[in-house]
Order: sequence, then structure tokens, then C-alpha cells
Amino acid sequence: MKKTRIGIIGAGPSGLAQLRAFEAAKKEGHDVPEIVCFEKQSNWGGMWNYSWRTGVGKYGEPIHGSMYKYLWSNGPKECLEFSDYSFDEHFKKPISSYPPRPVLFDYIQGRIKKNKVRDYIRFDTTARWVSYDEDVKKFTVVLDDLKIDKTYSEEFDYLIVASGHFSTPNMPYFKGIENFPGQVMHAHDFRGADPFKNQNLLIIGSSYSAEDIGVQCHKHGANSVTLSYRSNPIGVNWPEGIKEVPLLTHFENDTAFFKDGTSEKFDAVIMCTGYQHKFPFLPDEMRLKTKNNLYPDHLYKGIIFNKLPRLIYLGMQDQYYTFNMFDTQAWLARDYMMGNFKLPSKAERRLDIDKWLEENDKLTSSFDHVDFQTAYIQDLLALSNYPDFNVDKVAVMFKEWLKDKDENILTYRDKTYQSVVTGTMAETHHTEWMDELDDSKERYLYQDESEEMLSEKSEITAI
Ligand code: FAD
Ligand code: NA7
Repeated sequence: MKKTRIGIIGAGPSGLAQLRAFEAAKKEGHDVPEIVCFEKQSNWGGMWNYSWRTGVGKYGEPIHGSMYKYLWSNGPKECLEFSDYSFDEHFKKPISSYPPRPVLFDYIQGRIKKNKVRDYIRFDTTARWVSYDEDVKKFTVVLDDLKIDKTYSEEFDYLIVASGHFSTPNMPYFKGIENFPGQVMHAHDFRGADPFKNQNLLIIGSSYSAEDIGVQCHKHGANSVTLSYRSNPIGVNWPEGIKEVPLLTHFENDTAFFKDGTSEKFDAVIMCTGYQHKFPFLPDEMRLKTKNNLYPDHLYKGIIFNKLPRLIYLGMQDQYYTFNMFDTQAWLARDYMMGNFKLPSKAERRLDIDKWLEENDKLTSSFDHVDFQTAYIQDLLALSNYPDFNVDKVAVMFKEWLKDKDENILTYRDKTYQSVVTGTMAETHHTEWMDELDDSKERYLYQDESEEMLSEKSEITAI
């Protein structure tokens, strides 16, 4: 009998979770389907695979990455830890709760390197178009091999869309912005605070990107940072040099005018106005159409496209939980595709989705959001054999984290948390976050060793 073929679009944390889930089943002795993962970048890791490029890449494809230099985890690492691959197992020593991007990238890679999943991935390959034939129940995926500039197609029984949703900017228009003399960019193209040293910076938006880019620019020497909110201010205790104002109404040259009647001159504008769920490779009837929220409609268990259940989406939710959520999704998706999780009828699935949507509508506070996503993870954990972890304790950590940020947005990354996977208490980082301007893995992990090496080096030079 011909093996079931599964196509995965994207080798970011979600796509890699799917590959890892199948590897785990293989290790348990199961005969797993044939899997091919397509990744348009030259390496895995999705967002965590930092690119200095903006605009288009070397093959003319839109740059996927939105991460930047000096990016440190924006939540405690204990809230995202893989329950089948701990931080202790990877780093062999306790590390702090808020590692910089290269350290988390290293961690993600550790698990998959151990599992030899690279062979399943075709890099530099973009999924260009997808169609589905109901008669034979197969997807045809049209692909571009970017390296050799060749288009070809392949057929699959199931298709997994793990292409992320923080890549295509939502870029609103404000009257007069076309005459603003300084730089205007979206957070997607932000690659670090260096260009904004000594500048007066206007940031539009009041969510994660606005907060993190604003604080980074303050830390790295911006003269002032003004955050302009549409619905609600972030509302933490801002230090001198950062403030929040209501929404911008318009620009007159370099002057921005705000809803409260105030105005101010700026050197640069960064739109931290979020991203669009964008699937240019999917036809209308297969496209997930949603805003960034905790329970996108039409996805049973948050992953299975209800109108066409052989189509699966991973990681499409707004995210408190990240890597561990992608895992719980991927494990369930795997069991479903291998026939070990039976779907109820379409109508029953619809009722289940509606139940979650109704709950989602009732949420008012950030704590409610945390509880909601926690309940979602618990729902998924009960349906697969992904190693259980203490989700309730993770929820408590998320709430502590929210309080830490409220208390002091500049020092919350100096706090430490305890792993629910190993019980290990995080180390305090060797340097306070506000004083730490180097985000390299070498300095983060081996500061003591490198200082020793440096002093040895200077002794040799002195001789
Ligand atoms: P992505 O990481 O976006 O990966 C999707 C992959 O699909 C990419 O490799 C892309 O190249 C590929 N792809 C897309 N289209 C195609 C196509 N047509 N053909 C082939 N391949 C394609 N999370 C945290 O846990 N902690 C943080 O501190 C944190 N900080 C963040 C900061 C920023 C600025 C952003 C944008 C996100 C941050 N996140 C953070 C969330 C982050 O998105 C997730 O951690 C994670 O990367 C999502 O994984 P994913 O695989 O779903 O998507
Ligand atoms: P989010 O979390 O989706 O937030 C988008 C923000 O942009 C939010 O504050 C919106 O305000 C604001 N927004 C959207 N459109 C507008 C317009 N037209 N005018 C003003 N403000 C607007 O995106 P982020 O980039 O912050 O975070 C995404 C991920 O990146 C996240 O997971 C992090 O880990 C990093 P609203 O509240 O809707 O009025």
C-alpha cells in the first residue's frame, strides 16, 4: 500500500514541532507517513533565524524575518520550554530566565539536531500555490526551487501550513505621512536600535512590538520614545524618556499631532501596528482569514481547517505559549493524520469551535487571556501523548511576568523562574539586562571563560 504523504510548509518552530512529533512516533516503533517540509529560507528556525536583510532576499522573495539585534526573550523561558527537551539537557547548566535570541535559537536547534530531521526539509523552496482535488483527496503543491530557479509540483494527502503570521506588516496610513522627512518603517524591517541613537522616536501601537522596540531604543540611546496607542495604552510605569500618548491624527512635515490636541516633532517613525495572516500560496476557499487573536475561527482544536480537514494550520493563534503550544498542536495533528485521533462530524466540530469562540469573546484582562490559552493547551494535552507538564504552574508564571512588567519594564528580565520540566531554578544573569548591550551566545553563556581567555591574551601581548 502506498504511504500517506504529508507536506509541511515552513520549518519554523511550528513546522519543526511537526517533524519532531513524527520522529517521536518513529522512535516508539510506529510506521510513520512520508513527510516533506518546504522552507523558503536557507535555514530552519523561522523567526529565530535572524536575517540582516529587509525587503527581499537573495532570490527576490519577501524577507520572512521580523526579529532584530539585541532581542531578548520577551517572556520567561520557563513558559515555553519543550517538555521532551529541557533547557538543562541542552545547556548542561542553569541559565537565566530571559535569554537573548541566539541562545533560544540554539535551544530550538538542539532538539531537532538530536533527532536528525534535517533530511525531511527542502530549503530555498517556496510553496507557490496549492490546489485540492476532492475526487482523489489530494493536494497539489506548486513549488519553486529558488536555487536553480525551477518550478515543480508534488501531491500530498495532508497539508500542514506552518508559515507563521508575524511577517506581513499591517501598515496603516496617517494623513501627511508622505511628507514626513525622517525614516518611516514597520517593525518588520527594524533590525536594531543603533540608527535611532539620539533621535526622538515615534512608535505607533501598544502591544509587544511597540513595548519591546520602544524599550530597546531607550536602552540603546534614543533621546526620547513616544508610543501612540489606538485602543489602550500599555500603561506600565514608564521610565523618564518613554511616554504614551493617544493615537496620532496626522503629520505636518516632522510634527505629529495627537488626539489629545498635543503635537511634537520627531526624527523617525516605527509602525508597531501588527501583522496580517497572509497566505499568498492558498486559494480563497483554503485560506484562514483572521485577525491576530487567541482562537482564530474555522480551526477545530485550533488546528484542523473545518471546511477541509485534511488541511492543518499550526501556530496561527496570538501567543502567550509558544514552543510548547506548537508541540501540543503538532502531536495532536500527527495522531490525527496517523489515524489515532478520530474527528467528530463537521457539525460537532463547529459546535466545539463555537464554544471556544464564545469563551474568547468574554475575556477582558490579560490574566483572562493567559487562563484561556492555558485551558486550550490543557485541552490538547489530554488528546495526545505529548509529555505532560504543569500547565497551571506555567499560567502562574505568566501572571507573575505580567506583574513584573507592570512594576518595572526595564528590570523584569532580571527576574528568575523555576522550570516545570526539571524543577531547576534559573540563574541570575551575570549582568543586569539594562547594562547588557551584547546579545551574543558567547557572552551570555561563557562570560567567565571569555574573561579568563581575554586576560590570558593580554598577558601574552604584554610579554
Ligand atoms: P515562523 O517562526 O514565522 O516560521 C514560519 C516559517 O515558514 C519561516 O521559516 C518561513 O520562511 C516559512 N515560510 C513562510 N512562507 C513560506 C512559503 N510560502 N514556502 C516555504 N516556506 C515558507 N516568541 C517567543 O516565544 N518569545 C519571544 O521572545 C518572541 N519574540 C518575538 C519577537 C518578534 C519580533 C516576533 C515577530 C515574534 C516573536 N515571537 C516570540 C513569536 C514567534 O513568532 C514564535 O516564537 C515562533 O517563531 C512562531 O513559529 P512558526 O513556526 O509558527 O512561525
Ligand atoms: P500585535 O500584538 O498584533 O499588536 C498590534 C498593535 O498595533 C496593537 O497595539 C494595535 O492596536 C495596533 N494597531 C493596529 N492597527 C493600528 C492602526 N491602524 N493604528 C494604530 N494602531 C494600530 O502585534 P505586535 O507586532 O505588537 O506583536 C506581534 C508579535 O511580535 C508578538 O507575538 C511578539 O512576541 C512579537 P489595538 O490594540 O488593536 O487598537
